Amino acid sequence: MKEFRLYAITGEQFHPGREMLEVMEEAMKGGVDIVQLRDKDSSPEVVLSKAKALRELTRKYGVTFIVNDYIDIALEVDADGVHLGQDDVSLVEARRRVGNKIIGISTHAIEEALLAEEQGADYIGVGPVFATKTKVDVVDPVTVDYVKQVTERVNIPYVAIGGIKLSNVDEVIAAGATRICAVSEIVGSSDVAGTCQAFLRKLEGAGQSHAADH
Ligand code: 3NM
Repeated sequence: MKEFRLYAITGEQFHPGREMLEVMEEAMKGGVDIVQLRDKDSSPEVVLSKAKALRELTRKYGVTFIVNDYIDIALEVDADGVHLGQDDVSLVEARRRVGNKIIGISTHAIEEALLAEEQGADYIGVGPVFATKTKVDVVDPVTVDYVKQVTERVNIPYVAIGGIKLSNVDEVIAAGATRICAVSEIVGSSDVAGTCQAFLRKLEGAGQSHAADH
């Protein structure tokens, strides 16, 4: 998959009164290189219509587009890939359905990370690093220790996620992360593009201090 550093996920509850497309466009202007449509509340019909619109917009900005959960919708709108949780359809089944599109998997422990790698995931989510209110059914924070373990033992790209803010991202980068994902900190910001640019500035030197440790 195309290299990426900053991953934004939709979270419409964090910007009441603002349109999702407008907020995500601002994030793309701010430099995010991958966007995921994540909507656990709407009907599949509504998710499909949002996916169509976001596919068009991400294409305009040359940004990778991922659909959470819905393989059918990802295929129908020609998204670049899907993101799945541990309880969703198996990776083997997902691969059969999406062919060479991107498959991302949420992982919360090193065993899950190694298994996802072995089964051919294109990238994994690593989290929740810190406490988050955005994902309701998620496990307790895995802390930066899990980020360190993945940095050392996993060879596919990973993105750190969960409670990541401009105020704590330095700790995540120090643990070896070179790609990060944030929901509320980005889409809930009064300056979405500026927040993305600030994350990207922090990520500029990412990976170097860790490499220097070895
Ligand atoms: N997945 P925020 S944590 C969507 O750990 C999601 O797999 C997680 O939102 C995981 O940046 C999370 O607002 C929510 O904390 C991240």
